[in-house]
Amino acid sequence: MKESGSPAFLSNPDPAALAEEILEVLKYRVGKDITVATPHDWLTASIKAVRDRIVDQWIAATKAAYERQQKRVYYLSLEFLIGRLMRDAFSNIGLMDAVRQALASLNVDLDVIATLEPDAALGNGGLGRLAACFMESMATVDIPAHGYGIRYANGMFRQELQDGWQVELPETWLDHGNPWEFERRERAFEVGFGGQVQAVTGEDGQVQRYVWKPGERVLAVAYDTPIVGWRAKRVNTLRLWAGMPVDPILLDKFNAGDHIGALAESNKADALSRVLYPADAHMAGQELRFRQEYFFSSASLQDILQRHLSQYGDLASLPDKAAIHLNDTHPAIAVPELMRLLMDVHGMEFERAWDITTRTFAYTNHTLLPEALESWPVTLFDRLLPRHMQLVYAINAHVLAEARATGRFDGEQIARISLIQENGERRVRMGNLAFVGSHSINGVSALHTALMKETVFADLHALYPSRINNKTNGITPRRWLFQCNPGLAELVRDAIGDRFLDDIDALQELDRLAGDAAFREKFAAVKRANKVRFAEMVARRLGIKVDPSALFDVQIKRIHEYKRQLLNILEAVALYDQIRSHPERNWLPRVKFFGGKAAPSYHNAKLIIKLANDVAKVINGDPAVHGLLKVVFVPNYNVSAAEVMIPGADLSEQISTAGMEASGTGNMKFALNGALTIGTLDGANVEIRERVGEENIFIFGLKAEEVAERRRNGYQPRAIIEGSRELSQAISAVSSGVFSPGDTERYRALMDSLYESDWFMVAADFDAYASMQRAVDEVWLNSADWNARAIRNVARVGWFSSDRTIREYAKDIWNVPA
Ligand code: 26Q
Repeated sequence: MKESGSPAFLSNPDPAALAEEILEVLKYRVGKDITVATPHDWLTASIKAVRDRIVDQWIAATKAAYERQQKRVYYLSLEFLIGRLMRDAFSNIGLMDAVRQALASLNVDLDVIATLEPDAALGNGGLGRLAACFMESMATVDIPAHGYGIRYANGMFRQELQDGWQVELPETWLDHGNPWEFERRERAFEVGFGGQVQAVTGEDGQVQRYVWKPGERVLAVAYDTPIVGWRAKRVNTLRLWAGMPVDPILLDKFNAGDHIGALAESNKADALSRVLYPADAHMAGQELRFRQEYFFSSASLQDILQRHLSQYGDLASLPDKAAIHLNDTHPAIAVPELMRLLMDVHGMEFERAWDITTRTFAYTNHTLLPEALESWPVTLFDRLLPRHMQLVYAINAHVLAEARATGRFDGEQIARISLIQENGERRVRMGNLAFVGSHSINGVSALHTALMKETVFADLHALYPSRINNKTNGITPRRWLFQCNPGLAELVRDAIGDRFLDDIDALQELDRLAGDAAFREKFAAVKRANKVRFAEMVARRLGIKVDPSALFDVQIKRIHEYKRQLLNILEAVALYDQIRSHPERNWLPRVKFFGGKAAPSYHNAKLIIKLANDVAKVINGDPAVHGLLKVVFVPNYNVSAAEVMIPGADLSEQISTAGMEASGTGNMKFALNGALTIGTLDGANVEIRERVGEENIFIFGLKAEEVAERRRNGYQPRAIIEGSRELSQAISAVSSGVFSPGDTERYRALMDSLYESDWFMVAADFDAYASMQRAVDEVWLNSADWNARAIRNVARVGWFSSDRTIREYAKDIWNVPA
């Protein structure tokens, strides 16, 4: 989007001055001359030149928060899926045009170097991307906030396809250094593991307090990245921790000739920040993951307490001056860690420490899937964190006493409230721990929050009925409209003026333009240009030609059975069959795009990727289809790919089994970019329908209660499949190897499971989905109608801005002004 006409930003936008600054950085900080500078050097120099200007705002904001004694928000998350930062920062500080011109005067193309910036994929998917949107929104609505996480050397893996199978490769995003970050060697904290707990007794022989003597220690070193809010109103800090050995080369071992032993320590510390666990809907029970969780929680809490004490001198005021937010249970170990610091280091009594703890923490739940709920074996917990294990028992005793005192809970309910799962191997339930340690527990959509109250947290909700609340997710319109879709942003600006740039609700003014044929034409032209850009990316990366006048139908998200990519693929197979049997019908050209990564250990998800590719190969290569249907799997889906695919989509696939997708946020991004949604009444789709109106969204399938009801009363997929000619033909084609001629057994078991259990109810929803797709076709044939609906989507989804979400957190949870 062009910046001309927008109110002046804080930084001097003179391109000549910027060009000077960039050259200065290139020479003195990159150490290169203009004649030998590589495109990477230009990228580094441009970022550092702008970063220098950001620093002034950053220091000012930090100082002001201190002087005004403002309450600070600490967002603890094991994931921050930020993607590229350059466009975000340049555009938010209002220097995009100026840098572009400055670079042009130096014969450098900003758009070319922009693609060299690595995509920081320190997250799996929705939860990590939400944390990134929240960081940007907190800076935008002027909340003093710090994000805390891990500086993974290897973030999310790079996905390649080999013969249609996913292959995972390490992504080394730090290869060329990271010009955004500031290493803070001086900001390092020791984190312990293992060892023993000693009781310190007073003269009376009574235990006065406990001291934990860890058997291993590592250092957490801080790396800070500035996060620039819209119009650079405020700059906040994302602080990521890296593991370092306390004693880098155990000198005594080294000198004694044990070089390997000396390095072992270093490797152990490095391992903590080596790699992001790539499972997003499944609890990876590895010890290293548990260590990562404690490592970053402990370092963050030590940092927070140190900052608080140096300013206020006393921890009693912690809940008034600090709100610590737990992004899912991944940092839940912070609850007993704060208790340990308050009791063992600062000498507080349990009751007082517990009061401070519960008034400081809040927790967001992102999933109800039982296999994703975190729990850790008591044996592992006790071995790595013996003092925390004691504190978990103490907290549990306190909570269970409170529950029993109400007289309202029977033995089974008490067992479900307990922090310890007692059947089978004893385990610590991290969800229960996060819940009891927090004054607020929120879900991420209205439906998800309601289900939380009825399912996983039913008993805890009965015990603490005022704690669960809803905060429907949001997305930042800066990245997900202004930056990724400059054409649409410009069009909107021409049509309704600048106000929406600062108040996204103003998008509603577009509504009346849905009926304006001239505006619809312009809107269609913008969409067309975005589809051309998308098609070019596909041609460049895959060598596949797609026609931009076809309907672009897009399903991009992690691959999971509950998200039902399989439903979409089976519909493609059925449609393929129909096109072949009835070539005379008026089929409209459609391209079904897929993108997403499967957890490396998730067999069925990987098989679904292979199936999409196998189906693509057959359909795309069949001349009888006449190009009316194409299937394209775009490899290595990430934030940068989303920024191209979403603006170029016509149809957004949000088809999870109702009750299983907590919210979804891709759904919001597509609607904001003028795609129509085909979806189930799941997660935030429910609220999207309420806002865009049911005539502007294609809703189909079972509702959450119906899914639950069928599961209770014995669901019979076989009968359903046998009753649907289209579905049974599609399943038998896949099952018998039509798409896997060299290996006809490849999909047998996957297809058999649809007959036998079909947990995700693909069969139950198939016919409703397929006929809704034909309803989509009908609307698509009338482009005026289609565009009017798309415009109404754009106009009506401003509410899903993460600024709105963050303001709700600020008011209802954190008690900070925003
Ligand atoms: C847990 C334990 C051990 C290893 C890994 C994990 C783990 C890691 C990531 C468990 C879950 C996740 C990620 C979950 C996630 O992304 N959930 C999504 O959150 C979005 C933001 O609220 C929602 O919109 C999506 O509906 C939800 O699926």
